[in-house]
Amino acid sequence: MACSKAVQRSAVLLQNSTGFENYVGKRASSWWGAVQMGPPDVILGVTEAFKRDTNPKKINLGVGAYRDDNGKPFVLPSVRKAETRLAEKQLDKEYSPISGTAEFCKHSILLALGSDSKHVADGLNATVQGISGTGALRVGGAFLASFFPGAKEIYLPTPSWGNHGPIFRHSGMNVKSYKYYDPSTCGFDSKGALDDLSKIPENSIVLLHACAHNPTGVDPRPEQWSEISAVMKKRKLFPFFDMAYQGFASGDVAKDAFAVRAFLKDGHQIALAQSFAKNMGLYGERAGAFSLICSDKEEAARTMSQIKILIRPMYSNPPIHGARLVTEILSDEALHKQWLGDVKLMADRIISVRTKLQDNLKKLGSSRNWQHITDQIGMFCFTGMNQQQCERLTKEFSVYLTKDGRISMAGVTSKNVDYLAEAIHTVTK
Ligand code: PGU
Repeated sequence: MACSKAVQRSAVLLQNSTGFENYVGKRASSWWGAVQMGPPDVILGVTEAFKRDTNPKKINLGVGAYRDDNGKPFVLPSVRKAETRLAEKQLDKEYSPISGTAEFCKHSILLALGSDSKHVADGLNATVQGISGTGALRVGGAFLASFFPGAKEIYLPTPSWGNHGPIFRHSGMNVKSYKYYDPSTCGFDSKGALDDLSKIPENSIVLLHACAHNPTGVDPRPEQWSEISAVMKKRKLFPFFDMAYQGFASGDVAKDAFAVRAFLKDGHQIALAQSFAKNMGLYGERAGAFSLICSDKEEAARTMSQIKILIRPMYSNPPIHGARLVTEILSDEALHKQWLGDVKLMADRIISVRTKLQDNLKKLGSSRNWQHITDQIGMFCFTGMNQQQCERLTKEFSVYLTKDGRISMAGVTSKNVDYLAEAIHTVTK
């Protein structure tokens, strides 16, 4: 459909300019003559534009990737150590199982549910490695599109990560939304969310950001999670948690898993996508996990067999190196502990630059209320700047960000925070 429309559009264009014969000729000389240029990615396209900019003061606040205080990519010391150990082991490069290794899957789900998880002890989880968080969500989408017994409808918070909609539409699902963020308070719209959730048709799927909501940096408080859980239970809604930032919200991985664990306590069966991109800094290694929590061990085995059948024609089996790093870190007590310190260090640096940015804006005499910069948590700040202000930041100051006003706090450093505050103050005066 989309393709034939594109062909028609190109045909009309070429008919008007060079004649239809040319179109036919062009069409005959290449199979792809009618393919039109697509738009750059709303998030990753920002990095591409940033790289092209030659201004030495440029700042990339687009992608959610951690930077150290010199603005440089950061390889966690625990990851470096795991890498050395792996190199010493001289491991082979054989294929991974379709689902990733059992060890990786076990450590991943234990990180999410807690080392004392009864669900894991009882074998209720069907867990597979995903190609990072995106791949885990996509495998989940494929499974739900094939096997979810209700309508193939998934409700996303407004707003949500820009790739959620495309992932689930690509999985063949209908994507809808529920209220989440209140622009008037720059906070969680508890009433709006509960109202919307209580009206969603029974047997639908609801996507929840487990912590450090992207793009808003606004999470429900524990008692608000309990209310969401109760409404979803009552409405028979299926929770699909996306946990891409475990540890990044508070610096504490257990605290950040609160919602996931609370929903299980409340008796929900959940789907869960995990990513090690942020909390282990393994962005390009593509290590993540998808899990279903089932009602018994036998059901977990059945669902697992079907998930593997879905994975096999998509990418056969996942990459091994990142998963080995994760396993090395999570399975060794001392290294695990060191990693928890690395996570805290990243989370704390982000918290400290939030305060610096807010203080600087106040010092510059901004009449705006920037309280939300420190109220919001995780990697992002949803600044409230409009598209025009974002465009001015990029054009006049070489500050790169997505057009929705989201800034990745991970790109702010003690060295660029003054310049950034001045730039933000100038465009929001
Ligand atoms: N889920 C959420 C909520 C995310 O923010 C991201 C990454 C992912 C899943 C997927 O991460 P993986 O790298 O596949 O594990 N969002 C970042 C990174 C850039 C992107 O859009 O992929 C972001 O800047 O929003």
